[in-house]
Amino acid sequence: MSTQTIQTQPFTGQKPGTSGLRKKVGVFQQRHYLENFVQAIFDALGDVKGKTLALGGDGRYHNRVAVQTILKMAAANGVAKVMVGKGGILSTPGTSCVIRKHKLSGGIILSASHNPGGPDGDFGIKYNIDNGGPAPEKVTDAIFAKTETITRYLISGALDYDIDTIASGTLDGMTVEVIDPVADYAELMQQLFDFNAIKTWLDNGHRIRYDALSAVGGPYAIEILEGLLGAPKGSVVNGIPLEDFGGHHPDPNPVYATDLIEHLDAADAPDIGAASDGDADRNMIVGRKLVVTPSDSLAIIAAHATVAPGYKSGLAGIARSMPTSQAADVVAKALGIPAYETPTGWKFFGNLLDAGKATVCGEESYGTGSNHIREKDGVWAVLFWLNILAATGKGVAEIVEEHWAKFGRHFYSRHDFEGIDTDAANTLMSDLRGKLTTLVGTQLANRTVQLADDFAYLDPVDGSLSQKQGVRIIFADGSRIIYRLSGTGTEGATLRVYLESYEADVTRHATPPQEALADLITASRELARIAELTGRKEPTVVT
Ligand code: VG1
Ligand code: CO
Repeated sequence: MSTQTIQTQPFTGQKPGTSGLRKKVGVFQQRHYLENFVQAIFDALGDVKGKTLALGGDGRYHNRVAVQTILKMAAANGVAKVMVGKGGILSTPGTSCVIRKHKLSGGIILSASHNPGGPDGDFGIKYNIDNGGPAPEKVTDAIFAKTETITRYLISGALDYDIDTIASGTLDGMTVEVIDPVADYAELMQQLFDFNAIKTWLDNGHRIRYDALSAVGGPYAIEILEGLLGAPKGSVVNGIPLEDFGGHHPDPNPVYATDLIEHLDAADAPDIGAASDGDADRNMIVGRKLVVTPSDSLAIIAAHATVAPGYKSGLAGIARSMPTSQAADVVAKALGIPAYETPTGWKFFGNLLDAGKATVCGEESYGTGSNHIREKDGVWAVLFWLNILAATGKGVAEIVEEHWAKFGRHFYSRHDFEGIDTDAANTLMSDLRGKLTTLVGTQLANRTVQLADDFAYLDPVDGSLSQKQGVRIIFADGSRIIYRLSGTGTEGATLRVYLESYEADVTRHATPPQEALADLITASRELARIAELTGRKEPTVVT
């Protein structure tokens, strides 16, 4: 054993946000920075001796260096075994799957997810617990507390381990198993979806274009879509994970995945377009000349769930994050099952899924998933849509329009004001909070305010309370304006404004969302004094 004890001092600001710790690569490259956080994870977990962990990341810049450091630290801390994805590659859903299938104690995922990568981009690290899901707040709080008092970390002096050969070996007494990152995940997908039906649909000439944005979804999509389902080669584009994502911003939305949108607008467009993010837990579904809003995608998947073999006996419940549109609630009501509303961040779904209260979950930020793992899952969502298309014989747009006709349309948009001054953002939020009590009963955007609060969530399973999760202005007609500050950004603050209104009248369903929401948009800016406080008249990103 060549365990070394290295003296260190705390870094400020190692507090995990919505999904792990995210900082600029340069911050992570500081001496001891990553090591401190990793040791804090091990210390917060108590005794890691004898445990088995999963380890991998989205392949972004610094991924390979970090994998080597963490392997050596795991060995020095007495971890019995680490299952690491070949090349240090494991998607977030892939890691969740490995943890659950092999009954591991947990896993470390290296990703800043939808944030840009490369030497000047972002890096990130998150810990998942034994159910395969993101560490809940009590664990992330404990990790943060350890980062504030850390004085030393343990690391093996061993040489770098070969992570590019699928094999088992040892590193300073710890077993290292280098695994195929895709195999366990692909096997699970075959249990959930009707691969024969999808294969026949593809054999009949239907086409998909899956843009992996040069991120970690590529190997999964290639193996499953082109390999197992027989989609023609080239159906998956940008399928090789690159350290800088080939310059792509790996966030699957119409603003960043423009090339995909252009292909789906073209005369010879494929039947369905899809994209996933850096760590492949997000997804975007695109039909011909139509982008499916993530909130609608959740509702549509829920409404059609029984077409997929893994969900043929129906759903126990549907959960959505608070800012996600209420489209899924309408489906839950029609199905006679409970609807749950949680704070933003997948970690809040874990208890509902573990307790069997919810089967499918979703977030407006292009995240959908189910109880098959404990993370949102990009490739899963695409396969679900393919299964729906194959089972119904309908097109994406037809399915969406029929859904609106049956349940009504929830017009929805998110306006992001990125990189604003942190103090200005905090003032804006505290001013809004100060106004809440006086708002109820007043008129805004020609509507009556019915409820104005700061969302608090009482977890029905473990009784934990999470407060200050976003300011909600809810109108008598069900429309909503929601404000919250991002917990994943790395520059200044990002204000997210979420806008939603309901329209039952089918003759008005074709209205462009920005037009349908225009009065709410204006009201949202005036109420929060966005231009005055942030100096920004317009958002930087509209989805
Ligand atoms: C954002 C999204 C949230 C999502 C989170 C992680 O968080 O709003 O819905 O769960 O990113 O997604 P925030 O705090 O910036 O609004 V991922 O795919 O970047 O891990
Ligand atoms: Co992600």
